[in-house]
Amino acid sequence: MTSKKQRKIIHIDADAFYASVEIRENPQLALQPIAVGGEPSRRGVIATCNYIARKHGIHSAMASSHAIRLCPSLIIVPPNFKLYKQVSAQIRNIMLRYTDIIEPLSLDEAYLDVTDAEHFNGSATRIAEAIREAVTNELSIHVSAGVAPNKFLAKIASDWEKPDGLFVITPPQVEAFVLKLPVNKINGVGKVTTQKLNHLGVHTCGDLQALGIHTLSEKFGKYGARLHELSRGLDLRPVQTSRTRKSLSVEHTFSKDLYTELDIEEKLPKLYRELCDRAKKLDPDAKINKRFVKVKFSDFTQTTLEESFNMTTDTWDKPQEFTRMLLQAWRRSEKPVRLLGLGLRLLTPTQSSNLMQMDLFDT
Ligand code: TTP
Repeated sequence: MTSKKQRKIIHIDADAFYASVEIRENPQLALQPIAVGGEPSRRGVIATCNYIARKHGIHSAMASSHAIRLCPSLIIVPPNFKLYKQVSAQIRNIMLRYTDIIEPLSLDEAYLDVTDAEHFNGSATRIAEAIREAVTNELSIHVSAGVAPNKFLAKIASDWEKPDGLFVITPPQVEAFVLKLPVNKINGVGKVTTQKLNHLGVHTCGDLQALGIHTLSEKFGKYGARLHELSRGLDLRPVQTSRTRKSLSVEHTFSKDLYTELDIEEKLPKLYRELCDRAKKLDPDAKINKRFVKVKFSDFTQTTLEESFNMTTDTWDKPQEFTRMLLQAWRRSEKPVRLLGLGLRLLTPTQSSNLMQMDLFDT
């Protein structure tokens, strides 16, 4: 693919995924408020809920006990991850009918690059419709889809007409679309950044564009330049399959800054679990050779730390190593922390085959 070619990206996201699968298994639940999650009496939390339950104010990550108070008739079903994984694989098989350039983001969400797909005369919109139709007909759940020239816009588009929706942003529509797009729709712009931007009189991507790259870089460091790009609807990130992937990472922006080593250590288990979940989806022959961490401070400066490990004698999955690295990175300036990230670097297929050849010579 030449870099000048206009790309066609689809973002697929299942609607109320776990809950929809449970309703499929037990259709009597369809007209009732239902959630998937842990028991209220055991300090459980809600993983997700159907749209009827959402009308009562229930949402993911809420304590189940609170959810029951909001909606006493709520039915809470325990999760069945094995089943969700099966359905996820079935969705993937449907997507594979159109392209193998697929980047899964979680069990129910993926980007597809259909720039060179030949189906339907190359119409990304019709491919997205066909995927949606096949998922509904064959798996009895719904997915929403977004079609756009890049990942940033495709993800926003899939959310635009949710549930059971399709929204397309064609290249000529990008300019007008982003002008009115609220800044909090930008992935990574959470409550704190939105407030900070609102104080600067910025509410839409159009306002962000007007602010200009210099002011943005002054206020947000490197992230300022990224914000400027996104505000114009530009995003060059490729859809990364596990074959082309060079790294994998997870990060969390916190609603309250972290101030102490203990605060940071407490955030590690959840991040680490997410990293493990993402790593499980890699190709079985993917070779991980480095760990890295990222710390972003409240003034938007950031620092990263990366370390190789000996792949023949060691493995990447040591939470204590990530903790040590995070603290080491934090100690470089000891300022309040707004974001922590953990990541892994992978050897590309060529690098790993070179490595295998070196192994042969060594023996
Ligand atoms: P999402 O795609 O965030 O949400 P969803 O599919 O339930 O609903 P929708 O996209 O229509 O708004 O998450 C996908 C699945 O991941 C979700 O069904 C349950 C799980 N999940 C959790 O377990 N905990 C969470 O905090 C979130 C956000 C999701």
